[in-house]
Parts: sequence; C-alpha cells; structure tokens
Amino acid sequence: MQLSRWRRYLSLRKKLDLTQAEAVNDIIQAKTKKSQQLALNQLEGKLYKRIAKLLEKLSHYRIQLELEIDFLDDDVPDINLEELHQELLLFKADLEKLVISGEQGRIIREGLKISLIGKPNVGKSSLFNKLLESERAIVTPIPGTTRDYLEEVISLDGYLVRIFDTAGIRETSDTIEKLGIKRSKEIIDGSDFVLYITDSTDSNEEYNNFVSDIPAHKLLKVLNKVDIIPAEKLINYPDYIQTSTFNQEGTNKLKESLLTKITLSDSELNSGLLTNSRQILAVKEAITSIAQAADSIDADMGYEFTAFDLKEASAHLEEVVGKITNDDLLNTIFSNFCIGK
Ligand SMILES: Nc1nc2c(ncn2[C@@H]2O[C@H](COP(=O)(O)OP(=O)(O)OP(=O)(O)O)[C@@H](O)[C@H]2O)c(=O)[nH]1
Ligand SMILES: [Mg+2]
Repeated sequence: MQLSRWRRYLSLRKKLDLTQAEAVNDIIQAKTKKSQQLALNQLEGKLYKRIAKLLEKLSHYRIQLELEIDFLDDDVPDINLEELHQELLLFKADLEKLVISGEQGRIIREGLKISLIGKPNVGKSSLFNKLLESERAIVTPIPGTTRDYLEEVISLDGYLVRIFDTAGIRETSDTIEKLGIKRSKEIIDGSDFVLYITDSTDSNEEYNNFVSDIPAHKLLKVLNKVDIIPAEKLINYPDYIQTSTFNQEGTNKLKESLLTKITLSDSELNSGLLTNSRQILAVKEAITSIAQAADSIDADMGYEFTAFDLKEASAHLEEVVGKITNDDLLNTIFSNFCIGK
C-alpha cells in the first residue's frame, strides 16, 4: 500500500492501540492470505475489544475490593470471597485459553516452523524440494551432502510454513559437517514440528536415543523411499507418514498432516487472537497475577493484597493494548520499511 493511502487511513482514526499498530506492520509483511486476514482483524480492533472486555471484568472485581477497603466501617455489602475466588479461577482459565489460541495466532503470523531431520542420505533435501516444488537444495547419493541448513517459506492452504532442511546427523570427524550438525540441533529446538525422516533400508537404532530427546508432540515420523521397500514391509510402519519423492502421493499426505497441526477454526481466527510473543508474554504475566490474587484470598491475607494483584493483572493486560499516536506509528513504520515511494 502506498504511503499516501496509509496516511489517509490513519488520519480517519484519532488513535490506534498498540495491537492495531502492530497489525499495520503485519499487513505490510503478511506473506499469505491467513496471516493477512489475521492482521486485518487486529487492525479492525478485534483483539483490542477482547482485551477491553477482560479489563472491564477485572476492574469490576477491583472496585468491589477497594470499596471494602475504603469504607470498611460503613454500610457496604460484604464481599462473597468464595464467589470472588471462583470467578478469579474462571477468569484465569479464560486467559489461559487466550494464550493457547495465541500460540496458533503466532504460528499464523510468523509461520509454522518445520524442520526435516534424520540420518544422511535418507532424502531430507529431496522432500524439502518436493514441498517447495523447486530444486532448491542439492541432492546427491553421497551421504553428508547438506552441510548447512536451508530455510524456505511456502504457503499451505493460505498458511505460512517455514521449512528447514538440515545436515544429516551422524558421528563425524569432519569439522564443517560437525558445525552443520550442531546447527541442526539448534533448529530442532526452535521448530514447532520436527519431521524425522527415515529410510527402511537403514538401521535407525543409533538414532533412537537422539529422537527420544524430542518432545513427542513435536515429532512427525516419515518413512521415505517407500518405492524401494517391498510392499508387505510397509505394515511395520503404521505410525509413519509414508513417502517417496518419486511421486506426489506421499508429499500430499505430508502436507495434509502439517495442516492438521494448525487447529484454528475460521471463527477462532476471527475472534481477536493474540499474534506475537510480546502479547503472549503480557497475558502470561497477567495469569500469574490472577493466580496470586486467588492465593491471597485462600491465605486470608486481606483485601489490600488481592486488590494489588488485580491491579498488577490489569497493568499487564493494558500492556497488550498500550495506546500510541499515529505519528509514533508512521515514524516506526517508515523508519523500518521502505514503502510507498
Ligand atoms: N528410491 C528413492 N530414492 C530417493 C528418494 N528420495 C531421495 N532419494 C535419493 O536418495 C539420495 C539422497 O537424497 P538427499 O535428498 O540428498 O538426502 P539427504 O537426507 O538430504 O542427505 P544429506 O544431505 O546427505 O543428509 C539421492 O540419491 C536421492 O535421489 C525416494 O523417495 N526414493
Ligand atoms: Mg540433504
């Protein structure tokens, strides 16, 4: 979009909240339909409204407590602490749901990070190329071909997916290969999902220890080169996605499995999701404060403590939407991006 159009758009609005400001950046950077849709929802203020509702609830609880503190001797009706405790736990559960869906929002915005790992020569780079539909990575029959990782981005059904091809992991004395393997391990840690590629003609025993370190929910097992495996052997691999890079069928199955990892419905996508780590962290901190508020009721510590924790929780939620001016925003956008020339 051109600078003049942004100026016109922004001049129609007096102030944007921080989530909307972030959305403007996200729209500019969005690479797929879904990430654009998410950013547009945020720009419309859906996340802002969702957080504002939560803040309203929090201030309702706080007012009850502060009235008690200020007018202890007056005729203010007593607070039902048991009921408040219960409500705080429900409120905390709501925030926890917001964080969980926010992880999906973050995946849509930043892309689902997938790494291809496995022993040398099992066909990682070949699968990488198939997913990309291009001959991006070098493929040879020589084990140890990929020395450093490669990263590429694809759109899967409108979702952004970042794929990493890694150096095959094995015992080696080669210094360059060792460095590549070290990086492969770092990439595994930073991935949302790990595709563990095997080839049934190989023994994977030495590898089992390594794979057992990867959390099970992150692991997708793939049996490649099924074209050279006798068909009757395939039933030994029921929990593997079976592929051959010589045909399309397996790659399609692989893509479908990846899509099942993005579990958002369209209505959730439109519900005002958290979309970045900053927002998620602020809500997590609000959850800690709410838990402390509930604990302070449990421990009979007095209204002041509970009110203090609720104030902290509000401050954290306010961080998500903190107000900024259009000028601040335009300065940030145009200092970071060269658009609208
Ligand atoms: N028969 C068969 N061969 C395959 C298949 N996929 C890959 N290959 C072959 O296996 C060899 C190794 O493929 P690569 O994709 O380079 O394997 P890699 O896992 O990336 O290997 P490194 O980079 O060395 O770790 C090549 O000769 C490929 O043509 C497959 O599905 N079936
Ligand atoms: Mg390779």
